[in-house]
Amino acid sequence: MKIGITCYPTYGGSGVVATELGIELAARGHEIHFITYSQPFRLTGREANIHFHEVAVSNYPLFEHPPYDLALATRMAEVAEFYSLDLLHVHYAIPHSVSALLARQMLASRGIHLPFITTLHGTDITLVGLDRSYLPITKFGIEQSDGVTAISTYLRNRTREAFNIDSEIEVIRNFVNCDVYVRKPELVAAMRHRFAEPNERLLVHLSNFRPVKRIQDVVEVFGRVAKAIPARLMLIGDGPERSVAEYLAREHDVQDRIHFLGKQDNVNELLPLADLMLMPSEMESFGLAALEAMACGVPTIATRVGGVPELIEHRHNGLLFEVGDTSSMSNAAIELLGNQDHLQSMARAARKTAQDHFCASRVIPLYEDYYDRVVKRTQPTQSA
Ligand code: GMT
Repeated sequence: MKIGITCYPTYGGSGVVATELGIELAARGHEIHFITYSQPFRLTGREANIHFHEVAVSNYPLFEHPPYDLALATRMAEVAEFYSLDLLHVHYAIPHSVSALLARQMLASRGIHLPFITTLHGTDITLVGLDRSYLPITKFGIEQSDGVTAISTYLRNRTREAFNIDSEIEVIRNFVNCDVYVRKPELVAAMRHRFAEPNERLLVHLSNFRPVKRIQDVVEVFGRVAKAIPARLMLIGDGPERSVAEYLAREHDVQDRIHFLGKQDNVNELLPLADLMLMPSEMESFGLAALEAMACGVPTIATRVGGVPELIEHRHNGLLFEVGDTSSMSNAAIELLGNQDHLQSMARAARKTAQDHFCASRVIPLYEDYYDRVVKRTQPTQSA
């Protein structure tokens, strides 16, 4: 198939999923066209079967806000026509589904058929889409899509309920490449000493440092853990809450025990170095960062929110707590990190969950099957 993909190409879960999806589809022989404002950060630009089309927004003194959505719609239509795309797949409803809708209409007026699928990732529904000013257009974009997928059952139900939408929403969960996200003992042996001494436990947090991630809880939990056992923390990512994390690290007197690594491209090499992941988010529609850690054999202490319980089973492959319950989280972390047998069996269970349910090899065929169904059911009828 020839598939156009649009997403937010910089750091963020939806962009990661969209890019990894494109890479996996290209490896399976599909022709992939990324239509985005910059090259998705996980692409090298050298992958076979992958093309990148930059959306340039021309500015004009009259525009206080350059019309990106229109530039995107125009580019979508151009690329779709030039490369005879079968389908557009947009990630994150706002504004991508509305741009795709415009592109579909522009092409239809010239007799060209271009169905589009919208994948909902979470904050497009739970935060942005529920802002009253965005709600009607988000609902319209979802309803007008030829197909809609959500990354968890939680998000599907939440979307239906919040937007009063009856139409079908297919649940296709986040996935991970289990061959890339895997613990390689030789790599761990070569790299771990850069971040922790052999007698120290290493914790990790990976996010875009937005308020919804509750970075303050990450630092607080780590502060308590570091007072009880020798430990260090890798903070991977960057965003508005990073300076809060730095301030709190000093408050808890653990600034020398935290590695502020910023944005990293090689998270698949860093995650396996850790013993435990912290994801105390206010909300996660799925929790891709936890899945990536689990595939690397790193269990997660997370919050019982959104779609997280669809990934983490309490006490089996990770631990779940109420939002803000940092005292229970730190006690559990201290106990788990002090019990090697328990930690190892949870690490094995985490890897097994990723392998059995969330590997790209299992999830990508679900997207392919969905694409086929959407293309078939939207095929214009040939008049005799
Ligand atoms: O978590 C974020 O703030 C980024 C956001 C995004 O859309 O880029 O992530 C959402 O999509 C991820 C990939 O599908 C999910 O794994 C995250 O759980 C989801 N984040 C939230 O729901 C807060």
